[in-house]
Amino acid sequence: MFTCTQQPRLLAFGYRTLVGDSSFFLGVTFGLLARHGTYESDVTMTSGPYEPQPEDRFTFGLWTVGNVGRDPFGVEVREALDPVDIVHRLADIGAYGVTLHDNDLVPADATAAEREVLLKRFREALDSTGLKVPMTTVNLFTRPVFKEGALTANDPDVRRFALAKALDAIDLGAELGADIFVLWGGREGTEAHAAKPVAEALDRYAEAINSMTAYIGARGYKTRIAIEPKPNEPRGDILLPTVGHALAFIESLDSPELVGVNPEFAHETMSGLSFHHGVAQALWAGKLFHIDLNAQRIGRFDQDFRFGSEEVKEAFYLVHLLETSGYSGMRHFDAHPYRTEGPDGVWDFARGCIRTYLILKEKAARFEADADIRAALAVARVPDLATPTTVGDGSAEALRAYVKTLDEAALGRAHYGHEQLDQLVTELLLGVR
Ligand code: GCO
Ligand code: MN
Ligand code: MN
Repeated sequence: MFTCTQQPRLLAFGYRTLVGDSSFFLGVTFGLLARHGTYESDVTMTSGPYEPQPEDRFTFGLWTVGNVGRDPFGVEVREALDPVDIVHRLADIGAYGVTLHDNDLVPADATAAEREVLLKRFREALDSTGLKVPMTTVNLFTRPVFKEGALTANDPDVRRFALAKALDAIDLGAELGADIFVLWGGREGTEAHAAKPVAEALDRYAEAINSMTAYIGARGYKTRIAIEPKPNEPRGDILLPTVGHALAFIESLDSPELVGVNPEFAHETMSGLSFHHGVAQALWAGKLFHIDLNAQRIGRFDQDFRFGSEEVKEAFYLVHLLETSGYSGMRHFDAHPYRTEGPDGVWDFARGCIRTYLILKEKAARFEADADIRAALAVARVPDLATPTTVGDGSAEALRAYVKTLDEAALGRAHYGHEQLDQLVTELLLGVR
């Protein structure tokens, strides 16, 4: 337990830890922030340090807090929640918005009249709470018709069925004001690899997305499509398995400017990759349209845990990246409460996702402000990465002439202080800086 003999910053942490009420220490914390004086606009906290504000852009899928706890080995353990109740509960915990699959709100067999009633109720809940629907998506994975694939099924009629369903879902999103349409191809893949030549399947995938962007253009929608990569589950292997595969694929499309990615923490981690590296490259390519936040350990099944509950350091680098890169999109949680939880645990889960993000956001601000970390970054030569490699007029001759003046052995003797830098980050995250 922290004591009052610690330095001031630590004291604020200690009290918050003890009483669990961040707003109580608002004054203390702001005093400390002011003293450290380095909180810039993208990392400023406008209220209690861990109280979400609308500008934080936290969103949850209806299917996340509404998850009933089914898994491959067990049946439901929680009652299904009414989407209208979910909207009110999300508003209570400070979320900015709610997202949905077409059939999370409107059952596939609903009549047009039933659809209108459901939408009207849902819209009333949105209007009374101020919650937005920034993203919608389409379920192309639950029903038996999609067991061999949807947009890349071998049977052209299944593909046509899937594409028409996607176009209907794009309409639904536009009706609800969503400007992002996520496309997660959970069933686009194989177990018996002989059955799915990848190149032809990718041709069909591109054809489907080209049809969607043409439709979006014809309807005059503002919608942009975000492809969500995943390596496996539910298929043995899924097409477009990583952020990198998706980024390359997008460049082959008819309207690449309308298509980006929706990377998910769990999915890149399942592939053994660094999530924040994938996200950084998506940002670099101007393609981070949306993001799915949750937690996952490498080598496990698709865990979908509460954000930050595993791989905390990776989660920290991700939050630091989002908060310092100018990313203005949603912070969307695509995670599930543990199956052990009842109705209250679901909201402990949702508040935990938000709270951990905000704690890591504060850590990111401390990282930027910390003089020792800044010094260690200089030892690591981080600022020099911004210096162009080419010299003089940029020619090969100028480069060769310059290199002749260098002392390779001296360059080889340099050291970079990474042990100290990483220890500082570790101590920051462990709460002793
Ligand atoms: C998963 C996926 C889904 C998608 C969702 C949006 O692993 O099940 O992450 O949750 O994100 O279907 O299309
Ligand atoms: Mn997932
Ligand atoms: Mn997801």
